[in-house]
Amino acid sequence: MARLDVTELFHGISFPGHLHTQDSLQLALEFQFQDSDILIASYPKSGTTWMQEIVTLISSRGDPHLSQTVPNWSRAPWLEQYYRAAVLEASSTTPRVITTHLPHHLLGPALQGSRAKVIYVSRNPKDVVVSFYHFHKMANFLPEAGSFTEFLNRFLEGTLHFGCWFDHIKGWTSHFAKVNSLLHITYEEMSLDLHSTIKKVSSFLQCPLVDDEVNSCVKHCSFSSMKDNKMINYTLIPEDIMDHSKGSFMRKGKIGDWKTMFTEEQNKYFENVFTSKLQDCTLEFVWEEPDEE
Ligand code: PPS
Repeated sequence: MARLDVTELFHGISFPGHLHTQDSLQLALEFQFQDSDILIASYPKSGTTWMQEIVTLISSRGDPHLSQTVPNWSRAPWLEQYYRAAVLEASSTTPRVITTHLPHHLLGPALQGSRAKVIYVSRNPKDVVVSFYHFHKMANFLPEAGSFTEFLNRFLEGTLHFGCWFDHIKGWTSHFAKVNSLLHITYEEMSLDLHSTIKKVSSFLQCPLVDDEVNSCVKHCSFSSMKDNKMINYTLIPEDIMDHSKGSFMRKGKIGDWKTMFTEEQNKYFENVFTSKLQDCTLEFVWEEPDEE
């Protein structure tokens, strides 16, 4: 499937026609979750791949074999992408690990009544928009990025592919209290204390690890290990789909990279929109490495 120039509009949200069809999106909403499923939910560029890796390594008790031999989209397929059914059917692994970028208002009904374990991964939105901007330049299945100012406006309006970041985080986090098995992990938490985050995730997954196993997970999901792992760094994807000469998927892996892109004016505009859209939100965000504050 190429369909690089196709956009699928589904419930008012644009999705790349590459890997997404109306059918595959609709089937996601009708998905029958099993209680043993692990669902990783995120807005793009929030640390999805990192969490896929953490979950794989925890399930393998720190043994990197699976993560070094099977691509992340096969061991944790995206629910809404067209190949998902075939991947899950071909796999006998339990628990099933499934990934989604869908917002809660679309997927919530399918999850209702299920005891699937949901890990919601979020990242400070200034770093999300910068990472997404660079990704648009290399991913030929996404629209032209345009200038950073234009891109930022589209992000703040909620008109980029995969929808509105504000709706995404509000939707998933405001349902935490109502959904039993939901764990919220931030990119910044992973970045600042990977060891503790892995322990937290392993305990949530009821897969406690001994110290050596945790240390092995930490080692294999560090930025440098993942950058060199072909099963995660997307270098297996052909150039016409992802142009690796225009950037790398594992780009910088830092907190606060937005500072290299945002002008003062853009930052002010961002802060205004952010404050008005997240008025009642109690979430706290880490915007920079602590020693830079
Ligand atoms: S996607 O396309 O939605 O699946 O992208 P996603 O995986 O959510 O986000 C990609 C960004 O996560 C960074 N990343 C990491 N940072 C630090 N350490 C590790 N191990 C790691 N793994 C992935 C990746 O570099 C992208 O961020 P940027 O800021 O672009 O570098």
